[in-house]
Amino acid sequence: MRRSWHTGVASLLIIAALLIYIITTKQEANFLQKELQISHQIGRAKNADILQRLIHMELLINKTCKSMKMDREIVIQAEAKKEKKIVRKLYPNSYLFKTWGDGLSEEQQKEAEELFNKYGYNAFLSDRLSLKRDLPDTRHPRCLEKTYPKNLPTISVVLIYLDEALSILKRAIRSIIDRTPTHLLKEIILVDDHSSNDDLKDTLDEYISFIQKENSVLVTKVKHSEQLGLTQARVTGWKAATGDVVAILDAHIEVHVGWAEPLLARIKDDRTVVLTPVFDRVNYDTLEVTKYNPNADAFDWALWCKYESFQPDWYKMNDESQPGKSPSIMGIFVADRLFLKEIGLLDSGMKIYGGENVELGIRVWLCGGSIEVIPCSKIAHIERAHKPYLPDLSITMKRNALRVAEVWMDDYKKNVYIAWNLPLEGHGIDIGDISERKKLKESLKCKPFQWYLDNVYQQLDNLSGLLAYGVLKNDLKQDICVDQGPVPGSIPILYGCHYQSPQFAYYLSSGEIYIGGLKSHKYDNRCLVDPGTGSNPTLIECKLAKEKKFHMHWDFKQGKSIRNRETKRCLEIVKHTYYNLIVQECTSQIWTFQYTIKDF
Ligand SMILES: *[C@@H]1O[C@H](CO)[C@@H](O)[C@H](O)[C@H]1NC(C)=O
Ligand SMILES: [Mn+2]
Repeated sequence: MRRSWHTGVASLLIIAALLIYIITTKQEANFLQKELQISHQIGRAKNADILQRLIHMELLINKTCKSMKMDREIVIQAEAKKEKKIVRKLYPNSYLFKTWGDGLSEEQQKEAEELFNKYGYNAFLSDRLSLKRDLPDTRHPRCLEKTYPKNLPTISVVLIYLDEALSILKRAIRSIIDRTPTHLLKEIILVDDHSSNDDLKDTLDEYISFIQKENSVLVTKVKHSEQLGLTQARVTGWKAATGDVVAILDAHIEVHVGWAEPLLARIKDDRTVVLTPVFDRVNYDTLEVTKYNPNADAFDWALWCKYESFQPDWYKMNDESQPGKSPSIMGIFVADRLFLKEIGLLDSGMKIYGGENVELGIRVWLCGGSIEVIPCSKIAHIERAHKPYLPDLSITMKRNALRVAEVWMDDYKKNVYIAWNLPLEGHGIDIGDISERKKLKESLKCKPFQWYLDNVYQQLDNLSGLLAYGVLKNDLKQDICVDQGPVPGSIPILYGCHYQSPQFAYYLSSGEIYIGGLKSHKYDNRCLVDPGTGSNPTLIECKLAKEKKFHMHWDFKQGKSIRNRETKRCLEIVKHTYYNLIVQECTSQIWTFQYTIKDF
C-alpha cells in the first residue's frame, strides 16, 4: 500500500525536479530546440510512465505559440465560421489543440488529432500549407553581406526518414530545390528506413518523377528492406551520394535561403572541417518558425547531446556570422564526401538511435579534422512531440554510449559508466564487436582522449576526484536510500530505493558528497552540508557552499561512518514514524555506496 503511494510520490518528485531544472536553467531553453533533447533529458528516467508524463509536461512548457498567421489556417477558420455554430473541442487535453485548431469542425479535429498522434506534428495543417511557403529570414544581418564564389563544390542532400508525413517530405524537397543554387545541387537522396505508410510508396514516387522533370534535379529514393536505425540510414545515404560534399539531414526540415553556400565555401577552404548548420525550431502544432541563436553542439558523460556555449574567442570576435568550433554534432551534418570516408564514416555497429553523433564528433577531432557550427546556414526543423523508433531511447543510447567509451575514451570511459550508474566491471551489456573501430583508430593515428578534454571540450568535467557512486544506504535499513528530497527544496531525505538519479550520490577525494545525480559540467552539483545547528542536513550548490565556507567536507570510508570534518557530527538515520535522515553526535552508524572507483 505505502509502497505504491511512495512510487507515485517518487514519480511526481522526479517530474517536479526535472521541470524545475528545465524552467530555471537558461541553457536548457536552448536545448529544447531539438526534439532529440527532449528525450535525452528525460531518457535518464527509466520509468516509461514518468517519461510519458514528462514529455507532455515539457511540451506544455515549451509552447510559445502566437496567433496563427498562415493563410491556409485563415481559410479553414473562415470555412468554419460559415457554418455559424460553436464547435465543441473534442480533444481539450491534446497538445495539438492547446493553442491551435479553433474553428475546426469535429470531423477535422478528429482527422488532425489522428495525424498528430501518428506523426508527432501537425500533418493536418502541413497538408494544407503551400509546399513553397516562405520562412522568416532568421540569419544575422552580416550573413546577408557575405558573398561566395560561384565555383563551389557540389552537394548531395540526404534526407533520412521513418514514416514521415508526405507533405512534410515534399516541402523539404521543394525547399532544397528552390533554395540551393542549381549548379551546386548534385542530387537529393531520400533514405527510407523501412516506412510502412502507403503514401510513401507510389504517391511519393510519382511526386519524385514529377519534380525531377520539372526542375531537372536528380532525386533518388533508397528504401531499407528492414529497419536498420539512424546510423545505418545515414551510411546508406552517404553510399548513394556522388557530390563533392554530402549533407545528411532529417526529412522534417525546410532549408532557409542561402543555406548551402556558406557550408560549401568553408569546405572548399578546408576539406577536413565537418560542419553543422543552425536549426530554427518549427513548432509541432502551428508549424511556425522560431529563431534559435547559434550554439556549440556538445554532450554530457551519458552522451546525451546538449547545447553549450562556444569558446570565449568566438564571443570576442563579436560577429555572429563567424563559424564557431564545436565539440560534436547533433546528428545532422555536412562534410566532404571523401574525407568522411577517410576518417571512418559512421560507426555501423551503433543500433537504432543515439551516440553516433558523439562518436563522429570525437573521432573527427582526434583523428585529423575539426567541427564547426556555421551560423549563416539555417535550417528550420520540426521538433516533434514524439518520435518513431522506441518509446524509451535510453536503452540503445546506453549501449551505444558504452561503445563510444570503449573505443575512444581511454581511462575516461569510466565516466560514461558512472553517468549510467553501471559498475566499472561486469555491467553485462552487449556492446557488439568494436575491433574494427579500434583498428581504425590505430590506422588513423588518432590522439588520446585527454587531448580532446584539454583542447576541444574544456567544459566537460574530468570527474577525477570521484571515489564512490551510486545509491547510498545505511547499514541499519537496507531498503531505503538517501534521496535529494522534494525539488525545489534543499533537504535530503530517506526514501524507498528506486535507483534513479534523485538517489544517486557521489563521494569525492575532497570530502564532498554530491546527492541527486551528477552533472558533467563544472560547478553544477549539489553538495551535502551540515548547517551546524539543528538536525537537518542540507543540499547546497557546491560552488556556493565553497564560497560561503559551509561545512561540506566529510570523512568517509566505504562501510564506515560519514563524519563532518568541521562539526564532527555524523550523517545518520533515526526512526520516528518513518526513518529520518539527520546529522547528530556520532553513534557509529555505517554507510555503503553502491559502487567504488578505487580503494580509499
Ligand atoms: C581534472 O580537472 C581538474 C580541474 O578541473 C585538474 O586540476 C586535474 O588536473 C584534472 N585531472 C586530470 C587527470 O586531468
Ligand atoms: Mn529531427
